[in-house]
Amino acid sequence: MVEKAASGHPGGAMGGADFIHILYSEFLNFDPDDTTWAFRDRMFLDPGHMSAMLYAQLTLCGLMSLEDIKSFRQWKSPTPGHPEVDIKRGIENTSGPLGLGHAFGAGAAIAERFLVQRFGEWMSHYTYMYISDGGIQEEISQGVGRIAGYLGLGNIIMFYDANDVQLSTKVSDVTSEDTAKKYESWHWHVITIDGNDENQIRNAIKECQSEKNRPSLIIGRTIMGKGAVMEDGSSYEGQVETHGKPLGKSKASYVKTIEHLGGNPEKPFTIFPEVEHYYAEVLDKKREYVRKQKELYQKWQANNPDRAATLTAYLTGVLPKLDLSKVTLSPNDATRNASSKVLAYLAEHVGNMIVASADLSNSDMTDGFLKKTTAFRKGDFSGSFLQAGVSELTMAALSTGMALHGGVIPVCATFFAFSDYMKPVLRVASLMEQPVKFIWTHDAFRVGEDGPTHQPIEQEAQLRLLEKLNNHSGKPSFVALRPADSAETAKAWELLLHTNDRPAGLILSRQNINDLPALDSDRFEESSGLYKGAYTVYETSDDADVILLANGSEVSILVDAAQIIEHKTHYRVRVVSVPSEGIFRQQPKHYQHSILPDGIPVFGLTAGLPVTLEGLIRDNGKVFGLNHFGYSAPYTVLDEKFGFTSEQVVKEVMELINENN
Ligand SMILES: Cc1ncc(C[n+]2csc(CCOP(=O)(O)OP(=O)(O)O)c2C)c(N)n1
Ligand SMILES: [Mg+2]
Repeated sequence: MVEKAASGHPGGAMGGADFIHILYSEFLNFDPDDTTWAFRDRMFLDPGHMSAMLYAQLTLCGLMSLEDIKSFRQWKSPTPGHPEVDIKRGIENTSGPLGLGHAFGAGAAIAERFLVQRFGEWMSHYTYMYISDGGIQEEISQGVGRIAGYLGLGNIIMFYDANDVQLSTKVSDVTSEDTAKKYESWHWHVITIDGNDENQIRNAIKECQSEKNRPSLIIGRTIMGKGAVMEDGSSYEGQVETHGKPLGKSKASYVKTIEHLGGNPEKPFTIFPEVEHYYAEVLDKKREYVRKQKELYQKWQANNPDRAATLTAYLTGVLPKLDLSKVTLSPNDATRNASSKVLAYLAEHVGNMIVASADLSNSDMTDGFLKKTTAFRKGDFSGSFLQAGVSELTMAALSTGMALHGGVIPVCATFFAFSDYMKPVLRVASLMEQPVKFIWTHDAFRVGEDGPTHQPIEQEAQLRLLEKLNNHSGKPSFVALRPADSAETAKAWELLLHTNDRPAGLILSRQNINDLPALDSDRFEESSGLYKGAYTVYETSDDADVILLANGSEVSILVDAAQIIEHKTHYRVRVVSVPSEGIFRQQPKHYQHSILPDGIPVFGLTAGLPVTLEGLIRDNGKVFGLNHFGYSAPYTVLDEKFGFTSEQVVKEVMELINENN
């Protein structure tokens, strides 16, 4: 594969093949005829560069074809350089950025325990993870190791391909840690084996399967580039060079290596008849196992019709009837508090929502949800809350893994400034089109006294870049909503709940925000405009002279400014709330023009970088934003100093009107 593509990573794949073959042929339960079967074992690959190993294995299992692997790494082939989630072909996750794959696996394992506790052990399955030296070194493994150990996730069996070689050095050149002790200290069950010895692999997996209360780590001492030889037949195993170079381009001999391994270099894409026969038997055994499991499921369904209907709804993503207009919101509240009230309602109405917070639940206000449930504890998943501890990246990845597992609705929260710690997951969750829900509070410099480290400035612009980046289904890969008041926050939650084809997030305020006046009579109803990304929240005439636009807490400043301008001058003002430019850009052109008609100057106000709104402003408009880090001071002082007052906005807008006259 690697040789034909003239690029790729042969060494790790060759060393890990023994484990992966034993796992797939003797242990991993899946339905060869329906890879979407909800109760299958999961296998999460962490080192995506070992894709050739996975693709070869899936080909043996009949889930990929020889044609597929002949087109390894080619345009639109199902065998990209690093695997991309493809459940139909048995690929549970996208991998490539090291560390994420095993974290997704741990998230899936949590989702499994959550569902099993509600519906019974009959539906339990194992979650296998495959990690390499790179993933073990990535910081995220600290979070995964700690949380999986703390929760006693006995359904996890992780194989560590310890081949002592990484991309540019030997492992011993960068670490002297005792990995076994590290995981043991997190309360993992750890065994070390020869990872190329099939009996040791077999026995290790069996031993781990019987360990119910702790996650298991099998440290497999493997040989990088196992079987690689040079032209003269001498070994070329254990070489850094085989990490990312086709053998033919390294000091090894491709032809001699294939011959040495018992293959025919003339016909490299061949499955030997005895192997084909063996795997046909393997797959038949799996079919038989699955048939029995499906019978069990049917029996359970017949005996438990109500719970079965609930489980089906969970697995198919059908929400119960919800009416967020029933949530009692307080007047002029912070949007994080409005979100908290919605979460309390959801805790009572949505049985499969799992909310996580990275040690901020009483500040990001996810405790609205927590107060109605309990946090997960070792072996106890009866509650629906994950106290992730201070680990934003891990938490985001666990939530994404829960989404990949299916059957649950993952939500996770932290301060907006610390969304930076989640960025690698946001990107891959967007690429994988997973409906994870993110809550980010403390959305602007108005966090005040905590100072510039806690005051997000550029974060919204970063997030909006993902709105501009299409996923492989051709849609904006992320939905980011910054609601303007409590009513719009409840609406934003409604949209979030219905966004099941990609990740989405809410950006919420710490400080109180004045409720926007209803244009007509019902502000909650009117905030449905959020579904179009941008909509008019204030106007006294449909013939505006100037349009003011913003999102979040800046909108209410604009409404105040608009009223002052209309009071003092003959100019008519429209105020537009833009919770999501990305969604607005998806609307028909005539709608976009109806909100922002040509010719009328537009003034944008943002507590972020001006670029956050510049895409909505034409030559005759301007954006007032921040182009510097914040400072530590009470937020009312910062409002004055930075010019985020209605008086300052009036001044800016009058200047704009005069420039245009
Ligand atoms: C987050 C991240 N950083 C860096 C890389 C680039 N990279 C790919 S593989 C690798 C290390 C490979 O070592 P190991 O995981 O032991 O794989 P092996 O060489 O044994 O195949 C690195 C640094 C990456 N894929 N992801
Ligand atoms: Mg390695």
